[in-house]
Amino acid sequence: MANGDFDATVEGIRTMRIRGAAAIANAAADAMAQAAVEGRKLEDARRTLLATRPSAVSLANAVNYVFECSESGEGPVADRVRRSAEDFKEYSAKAREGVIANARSLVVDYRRYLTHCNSTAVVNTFREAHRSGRRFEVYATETRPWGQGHLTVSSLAEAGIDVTLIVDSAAGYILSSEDVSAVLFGADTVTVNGSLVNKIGTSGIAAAAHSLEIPVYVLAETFKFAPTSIRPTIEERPPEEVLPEPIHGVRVKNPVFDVTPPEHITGIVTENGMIAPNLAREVSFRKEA
Ligand code: RUB
Repeated sequence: MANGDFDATVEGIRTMRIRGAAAIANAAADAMAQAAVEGRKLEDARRTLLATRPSAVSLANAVNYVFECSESGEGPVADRVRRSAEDFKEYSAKAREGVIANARSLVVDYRRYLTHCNSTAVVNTFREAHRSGRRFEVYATETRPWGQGHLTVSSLAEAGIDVTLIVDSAAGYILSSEDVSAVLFGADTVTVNGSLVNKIGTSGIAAAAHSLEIPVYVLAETFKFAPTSIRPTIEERPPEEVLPEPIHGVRVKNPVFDVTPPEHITGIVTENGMIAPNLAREVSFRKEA
């Protein structure tokens, strides 16, 4: 997978052609291998990649893992980097499967669930539960401004799941009026204190669910856990994503992630099982190079 062009992969991540925490981590691992093949300085490649989607520690963990592997071992550096990128991707695929296996039991017959944005872990958990015969409903938010919820509803509908699209601002009302049993979120980052960094709007939905005593579950492979940071960087994206035609005299602010406190999270499902958020520091990504 090391063939191809480093700049094209970086651009794909930056412009969100490749998006979602797991997908960008895998693409960034590949980009390191592409950089090595192209004879670029790996430290520069690492810095460039880290700046593409700064809120996702998954990407940083992947890039740092590959970088550290490149610093020692046998054979030409490009081979070592390619091997460690493949190694990371294999680990990440297994971790995803583990999360889905552990989260499946959260989805039971004749219940309603709500999700936000487009998380592969969440979508595949719903699909897996449906495949094993469970029948349930899902409410999915549109996810302004980029509209990732449209991807979610398409995937769920294609799998035959009963799915309803709502606007983001309807989430609180739906939680209180539609007898929703649980909220499932993906994660860009889980900080050491058990906070969740995920798509903008997540924290408001979690607060509403908490006040209604509706459980909130986060599905996060261990490579989405931040080793040290409790102060995540919140990515801001271009104003045109919100307002394609500028309005004279109007500024646009477009933060695309927010931080949900551990008090509003019932459990975090990893490939190693479900943990309470206050145990997040125990599961920081520690894949040995
Ligand atoms: C995507 C997003 C997803 C997480 C988890 O944001 O917030 O919930 O990345 O995704 P964006 P996954 O669209 O800005 O990348 O479970 O697929 O890793």
